[in-house]
Amino acid sequence: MNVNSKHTTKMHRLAQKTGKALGLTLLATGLLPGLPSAFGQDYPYKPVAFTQVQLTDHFWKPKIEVNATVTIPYILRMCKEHGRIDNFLKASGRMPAGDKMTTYPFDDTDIYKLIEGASYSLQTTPNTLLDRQLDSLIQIIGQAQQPDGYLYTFRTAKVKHPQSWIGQHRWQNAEILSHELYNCGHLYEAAVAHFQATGKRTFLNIAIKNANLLVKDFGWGKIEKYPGHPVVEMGLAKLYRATGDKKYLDLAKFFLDVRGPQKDNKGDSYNQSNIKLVNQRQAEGHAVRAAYLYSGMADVAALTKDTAYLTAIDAIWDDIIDHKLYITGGIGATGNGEAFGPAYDLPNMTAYAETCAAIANVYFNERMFLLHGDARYIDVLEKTLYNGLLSGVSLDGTHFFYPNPLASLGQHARSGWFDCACCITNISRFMPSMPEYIYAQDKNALFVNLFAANKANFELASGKVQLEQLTNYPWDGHIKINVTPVSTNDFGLHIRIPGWAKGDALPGDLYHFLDINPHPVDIFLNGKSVDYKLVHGYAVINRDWKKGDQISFNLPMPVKKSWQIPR
Ligand code: FUB
Ligand code: ZN
Repeated sequence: MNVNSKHTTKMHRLAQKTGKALGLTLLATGLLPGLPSAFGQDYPYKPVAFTQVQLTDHFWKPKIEVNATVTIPYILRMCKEHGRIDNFLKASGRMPAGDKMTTYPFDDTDIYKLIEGASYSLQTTPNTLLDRQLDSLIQIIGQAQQPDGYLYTFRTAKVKHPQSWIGQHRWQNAEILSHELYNCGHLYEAAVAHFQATGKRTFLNIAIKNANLLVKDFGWGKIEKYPGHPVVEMGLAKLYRATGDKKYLDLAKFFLDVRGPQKDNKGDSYNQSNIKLVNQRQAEGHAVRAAYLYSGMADVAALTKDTAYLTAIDAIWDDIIDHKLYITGGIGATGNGEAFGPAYDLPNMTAYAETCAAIANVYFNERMFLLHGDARYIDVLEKTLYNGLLSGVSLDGTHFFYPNPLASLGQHARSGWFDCACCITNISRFMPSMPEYIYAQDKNALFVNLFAANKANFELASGKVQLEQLTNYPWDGHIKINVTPVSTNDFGLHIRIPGWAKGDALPGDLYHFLDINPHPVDIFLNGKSVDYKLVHGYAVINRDWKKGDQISFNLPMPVKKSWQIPR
């Protein structure tokens, strides 16, 4: 890892001093677009923060508003009613512990994901009441933290009947059911988001204290255990990017390196621990665990330039796309272990296709794009976003799917709450970050990955640019992009031409259109047809851009039948 430590410390101090200003440039993926090399290397392609993108569309904007105004307050109320906040009060001794906690030892993460989503939401929709509600939640969380940083209400609260998954002592069941490290991962993601949104270090300090405990306890020659449910790897990568402290990246890498069969534990494909990660080539086991793990591998690969992890996730991605992906972008076919099934085993009515797994699939594919700059990853991301992910929440914002079946005899309906509420809080944290997936950039090129009416501002190496998308997408495929160079004219515009517009139902071998009638997508510049090269799925237009330039094109959307390779 090529980190200039002097620079890092300086950036860290800057981050402390100018928390708010710097924080606002951070992203849901945890990257620093304006400061890509401040802490060393990272993804070769950079996401564009959702705060740089103002949606003006009639599809995503209303949904994100419903999430902000209905879903987030609703989840806060449900978390109160269902004991999630009491868990923290019991752990801090501010409430009698009583008989038992709520059902699952990962219930703490519902509060963390609520804070994460609310923090993203605050960045685009200021809300003083919500800001104060987060302050008091964070205070309650802080009071439940042990002096050495440990934070896990199910152990700290002295209930008469402790939940059996937690084990007798700290970290004992970390590789199986306790979710102690899973909770830490969501804590870090939420804390970084809250810092980004508000510039307040209250939650970040709680996360740092907890992460320092993990650094003290885990590592080679210390506790050599991996997280039963990944997410802490992504959380640590975000914490590393936010603080510049390399020990968090080292710990993320340790959690990947240590995963696999051990002397007294041969591992389990259920949680991807039966084979060393660098040797894994197939997607197996619990789908959310898997896709969070692959996302963490991508983060560590990008941050350390570790090619072994890259080789593994490249092969795993192929396996998913060729054998284990629903046409909706959903993953994890079977409820048995909430897991990937065998190749081609993708039943419709009994599809598990958990909402969390769809979200994880978006995270994974975004990271694969950021590594490779290829539009095929965005083809999968887009498919998942509009189908397997969005199906997880109703239009009214208060009803949710956990499994997302593809067929029904009327026996399926969304619910207002689940005892295991992971999908509910996950989708509410995802929604406000959606605009982050629309664009990406590298040094002097802009990538238009998704289509939605919006205005966005970019800072390239050569200067500033604005884009405005005018479109009714996804209801039709007519798209206009107004290009306004602000302080640079010299950059490439890379417009994704979706695979489905070129005759490919999805990347890979699994789905094919019955009627393949691809017609090249014509692109017009100021009304005149323009020649373009198709590079990695993008129409690339390089020119000396002028104010008032307009690109227009139509992505044909006839209804098409597709078939799946039979078993
Ligand atoms: O184990 C935590 C979460 O609960 C998982 O990600 C979901 O699949 C559900 O089991
Ligand atoms: Zn879930």
